[in-house]
Amino acid sequence: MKILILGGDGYLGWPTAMFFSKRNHQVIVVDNFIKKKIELEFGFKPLNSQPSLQDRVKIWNKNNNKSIKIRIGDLLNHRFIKDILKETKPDVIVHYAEQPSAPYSMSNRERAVFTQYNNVIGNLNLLFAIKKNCPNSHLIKLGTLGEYGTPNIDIEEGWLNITHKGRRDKVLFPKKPGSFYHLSKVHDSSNIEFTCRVWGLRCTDLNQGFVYGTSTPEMSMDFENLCTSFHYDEVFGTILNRFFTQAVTNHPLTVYGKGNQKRGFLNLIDTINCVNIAAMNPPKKSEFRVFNQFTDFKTLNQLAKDVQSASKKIGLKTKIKKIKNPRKEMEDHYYNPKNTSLISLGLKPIRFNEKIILDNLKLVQKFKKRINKNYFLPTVKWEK
Ligand code: USQ
Repeated sequence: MKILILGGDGYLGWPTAMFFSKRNHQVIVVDNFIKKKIELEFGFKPLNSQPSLQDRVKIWNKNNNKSIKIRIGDLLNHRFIKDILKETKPDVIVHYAEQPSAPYSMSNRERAVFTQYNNVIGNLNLLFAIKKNCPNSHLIKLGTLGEYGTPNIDIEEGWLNITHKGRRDKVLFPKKPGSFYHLSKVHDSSNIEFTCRVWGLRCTDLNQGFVYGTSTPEMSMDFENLCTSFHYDEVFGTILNRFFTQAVTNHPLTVYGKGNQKRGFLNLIDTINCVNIAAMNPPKKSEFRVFNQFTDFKTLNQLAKDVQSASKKIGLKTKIKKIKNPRKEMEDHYYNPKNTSLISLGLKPIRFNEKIILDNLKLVQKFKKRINKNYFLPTVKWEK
């Protein structure tokens, strides 16, 4: 298949590009390096120093006899994305190209506005470009499990059958997200559902939990040159990736608030497996399909305890510290999200167990000298 990966320089995008290329699909990565700009804005560096996208692609293509192609540009520029779709007519478009950080979106007005403008308008431009140039392409859009928030009922996969005053209907699941970033994905989902219904597009919206993990089989072929950008700062670092770096530097694991918050999550390798499963099983024309993409869910306290107890096996004396929650989120709540769709299509989840934690800790340990402990305490507050 011809697969376009929007956001192909990112934590998820780059390993996804290698995965599909390795399996002989034609891969084109698109990026505007906005994440690199935000890194510079905050002065945050990822754990490992990574060759440029252009160099990584050269190395990958040369060593594997492949031909990933690169296009640099911005989805906010409608002509740019329209021209790419007109020229390439992809079978699948994987759309990761959004500002991905909740804390960034909550740090000030400009960044909240940027997040929603960038994500919502970029996605709209893409939808118009698909309609005009390749209406049969399958759009695989990265949404977030955080779109739902923490409702007091089971979280279904995107849709909800309701009975109201004796009448029945199927509606989009009610959303109560927790940041301007998460909200941007809700707006995207509504726009995509509308264009499936009205224009007949086909889309899979992946409502994904937070991702953890340092490596994938393609990366480990030449980790130094092919690694992805692993973040552990408060803006881009997700909780487990932060816990791994905290544990190896003997910094207490920073649990926000009571730690009873429950969250769904998955390994980086499973993210890519899920995208692959979606790509191999496209939805029908006009179908807006939602998969809840996570493999486990736990409380933050349990996650911290799991990392603490695994780290003891390699001689680390990890402590856990509850700190005042910088976010506004429920800390005691019901949580029961469903994730049967991907499993029924064949996903074999990587279990979050001691071995996987140790694999991650050991890899992070190799970069211990580069870890900056100043990145650990959160400064962005939801209520200022
Ligand atoms: N948290 C801590 N300690 C930390 C960092 C975070 O207790 O040091 C807590 C947060 O308060 C939150 C939970 O851990 O309750 C998850 O936070 P996170 O920073 O790992 O993830 P989040 O901000 O929710 O966003 C991440 C990705 C985002 C993706 C989302 C999926 O950055 O792109 O959409 O995970 S989900 O978590 O389902 O919303």
